[in-house]
Amino acid sequence: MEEIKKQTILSGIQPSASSITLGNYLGALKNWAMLQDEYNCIYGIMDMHTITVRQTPAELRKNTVSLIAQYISAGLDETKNLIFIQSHVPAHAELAWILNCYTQMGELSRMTQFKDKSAKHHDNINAGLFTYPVLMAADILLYQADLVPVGADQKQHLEITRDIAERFNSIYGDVFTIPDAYIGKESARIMSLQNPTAKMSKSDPNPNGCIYLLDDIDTVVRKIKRAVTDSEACVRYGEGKDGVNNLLNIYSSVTGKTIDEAVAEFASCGYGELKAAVAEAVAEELRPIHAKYDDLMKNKDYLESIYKKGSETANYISRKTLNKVKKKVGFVL
Ligand code: ATP
Ligand code: LTN
Repeated sequence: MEEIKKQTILSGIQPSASSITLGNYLGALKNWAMLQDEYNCIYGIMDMHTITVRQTPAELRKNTVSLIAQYISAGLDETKNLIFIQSHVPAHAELAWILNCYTQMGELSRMTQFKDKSAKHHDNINAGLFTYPVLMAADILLYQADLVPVGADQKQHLEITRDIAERFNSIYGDVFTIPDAYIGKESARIMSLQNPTAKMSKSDPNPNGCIYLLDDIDTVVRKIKRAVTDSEACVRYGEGKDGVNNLLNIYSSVTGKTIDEAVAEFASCGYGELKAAVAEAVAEELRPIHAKYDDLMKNKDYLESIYKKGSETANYISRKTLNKVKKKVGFVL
């Protein structure tokens, strides 16, 4: 019997902080780990995207290697997933340049992330920030990805990727696979513990709102105990109860229980008990991750062997697409 070819999944996170957040973990990495048997999975450490915002070089280097260890300790089996560093694969920059010439200024200026980031970094509105989605399109199209698991914030970038790919294909024939967004079953959106109407984000200036994957357990417990709730003192899920909803979402994502089950479990509890239970559940989830992370970070040679091998394979795959593109546009090969 002919084997059915596995679909290809590609995604990535920027090494823009020393630790990813519980939001990145529950919204992205934990789901990625569940795909590794069913799909051909490729995950980049997107360091070229990171320099669209000014970085300290030594820290970027450290954060890049640490992010590989975070990927693996959060559940990505390095033998089943291709893990690579974006800047180790020159095809990304090369294809991004070519695709820049097939992308309109108008469509880039509609990107909400560009508008948000230029407002936040008004002293450094660089061209890379503007063409960020074109590099992201190159990341995806080079590997002929079928599916791209991303959160809601990245959907617009996936739409523009599809538009660029369709435009290119309509001129030159079937060069690129048109990728679809992959929205996991549990697409939890984790909010800031201090401002539960805003997304929990790596670059949140208030560290108390954000649980980092690598926060020590005492810090995690303290942050959850201080989480903003409301004055109703009743554990239920509903409108206007953003803080409590967020705690229930975290609990549900971590334990695998449904929201209804979680609400039933805490029906007769006060917020103190709810927070203690959420803190314990998160602590239990993070302990084995910390242990694995500490082990991996002790073995830098092993981490290096993973990203070297990963980048080699990524170079091989991406070259094939890039050569096809170069031929199509008329470059002498
Ligand atoms: P930054 O603060 O540097 O912009 P971020 O924390 O918002 O970063 P990204 O690196 O942009 O995170 O996102 C990595 C992945 O994690 C994406 O797929 C994104 O959708 C997902 N993600 C980020 N924050 C959350 C969140 N609070 N809840 C669920 N998923 C999230
Ligand atoms: N823009 C994404 C990171 C990213 C990415 C990608 C995600 C860069 N290239 C390709 C999926 C596919 C972010 O900020 N979350």
